[in-house]
Amino acid sequence: KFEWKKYYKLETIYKWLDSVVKRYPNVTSSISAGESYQKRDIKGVKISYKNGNPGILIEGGIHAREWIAPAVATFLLNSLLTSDDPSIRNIAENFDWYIFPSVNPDGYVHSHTHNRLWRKTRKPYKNGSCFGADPNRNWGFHFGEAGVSKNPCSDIFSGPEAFSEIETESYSKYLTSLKDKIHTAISFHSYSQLLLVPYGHTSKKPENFDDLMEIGRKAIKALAKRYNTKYDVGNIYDTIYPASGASLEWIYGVLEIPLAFTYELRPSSHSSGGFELPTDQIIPTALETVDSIVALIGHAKTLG
Ligand code: 0X9
Ligand code: ZN
Repeated sequence: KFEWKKYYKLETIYKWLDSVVKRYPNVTSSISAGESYQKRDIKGVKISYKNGNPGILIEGGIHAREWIAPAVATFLLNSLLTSDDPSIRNIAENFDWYIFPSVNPDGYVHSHTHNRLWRKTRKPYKNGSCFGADPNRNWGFHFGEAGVSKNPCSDIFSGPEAFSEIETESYSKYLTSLKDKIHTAISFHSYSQLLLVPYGHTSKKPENFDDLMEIGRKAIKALAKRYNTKYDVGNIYDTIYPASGASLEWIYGVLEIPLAFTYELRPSSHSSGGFELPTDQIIPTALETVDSIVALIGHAKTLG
């Protein structure tokens, strides 16, 4: 049984995604953003209740150790299909959803089998003495400019060049094929309890910054309602740290998807668990995040 009371292995998540598509054949389909270095599928599910809906991308697990991210992405997928809540039905049925819970599958498996705190991909560098690039530093928008390392042993290794990792290369191609279909992209990370908007390479504000902030503030207000969980909202560069080459910024800057949000989910700090968020917080985290997405999407409709 898949019930969000623990963190699941990749294989369990992927089997569950297949079972969802079998159970809801009229409104879901299996999608793929390519293959990983170790030949695992980058598997997703598309939800579409009717033709002509605008699309929303949900990305989870680009960082392997942030286990709450795939958990929240799958919980959201389940809510969109099974919830009776009218506000959830409304966003489920009036948008197409492209949901990829684990876009770094090799890293996620490695974080289960070898090293709980693994972050990157698993391609060998330096003759196999170090592994992986940071898939959230590897994209071709201001690649290598800020908050990256050129050392392959670093956790923030950008890779030798943009899209050096097969995961980001093939996933970016898939996203290019969605360019005119989506207007909102959301990525789940952990931890810090932040809702982040572009940019990460500069403190300069993008053109629709005020809209992004207004939507973001509504979203964190809705998130806080259920359990009083406190989030901050702001641009990446000033709110968390300078960082360039992230997926959502390429989606925003190159694909020109106007609404791009990155959640740094629970907990707030290292001392409350860091990447190892206790399992009894999976469902509360997911519920409050779905609340905030209802608000975010509802509001994005009026501005986007
Ligand atoms: O460093 C990162 O990639 C993210 N923080 S994390 O602790 N989850 O690693 C921040 C990413 C900022 N988001 C974007 N640049 N879109
Ligand atoms: Zn992350």
